[in-house]
Amino acid sequence: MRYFWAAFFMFWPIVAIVIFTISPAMNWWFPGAGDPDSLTKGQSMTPLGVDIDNLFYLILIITSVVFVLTHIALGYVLFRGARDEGKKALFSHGSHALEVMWTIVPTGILIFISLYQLDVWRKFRVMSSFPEAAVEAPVAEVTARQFEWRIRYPAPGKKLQLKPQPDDLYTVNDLHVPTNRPVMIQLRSEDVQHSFFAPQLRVKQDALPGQVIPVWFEVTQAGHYQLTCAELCGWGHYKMKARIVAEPQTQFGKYLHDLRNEQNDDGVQDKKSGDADDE
Ligand SMILES: [Cu+2]
Repeated sequence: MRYFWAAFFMFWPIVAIVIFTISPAMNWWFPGAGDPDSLTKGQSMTPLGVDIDNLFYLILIITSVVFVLTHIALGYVLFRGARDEGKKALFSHGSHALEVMWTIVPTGILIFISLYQLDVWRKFRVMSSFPEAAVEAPVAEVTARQFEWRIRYPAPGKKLQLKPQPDDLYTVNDLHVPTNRPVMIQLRSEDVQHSFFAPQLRVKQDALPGQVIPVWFEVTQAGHYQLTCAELCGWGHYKMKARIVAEPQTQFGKYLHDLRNEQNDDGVQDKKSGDADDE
């Protein structure tokens, strides 16, 4: 029993290292592409998401090293105490030098992290750093409401306006975007605070009533990605599950055309004549 606490504190760093090592293989890692067996599991589907993941890894490395070293030190001290049974413990009033050291070192690490992440933050959140092409033609307006995502696209060939236009196209819980180019959406909320969260794309942004918040991302691989609400917004919060469909530009264009035909179809007119006033 004398060695129990020494063994106890040495045990956890070993558990941590084992878990770190097997996690990616067990799919306990970051959310990635839809197929859990694919090579891209745990991998961000946006280039900026890769940068964000790298920030996580940096912090993970720093905290892991500190965690393992402090536990080894603690285990060693406890081991010494257990081994030298008859020895009297040293009574200390603390060490000024040590206090200064473990204040300055973490401060330095935190300042380093806060400066190091600035560039990723700028790309993600500062509008003047957004890719120009994305800012010029927002793909859609996404309005969160209790409890769904309402999507408004401009008519094919037109630009999204701040105010709804008569020929705008609408869907719910199904956001289509073209792949391999930066796209921007205008995020709004109709009622309470929601959060636009696409885990595989590493995009998370609060939606605030009364504000139009631009969000940009670039999906590098066609596919279906999750869109959920990451802000507890009411009893039906769990229902705000939607999908983001990333598809090549031509397919995206076709999707908008089909959506327009579907929306303009009154069920009476001949489909062909309804489509005749194409611009
Ligand atoms: Cu919500």
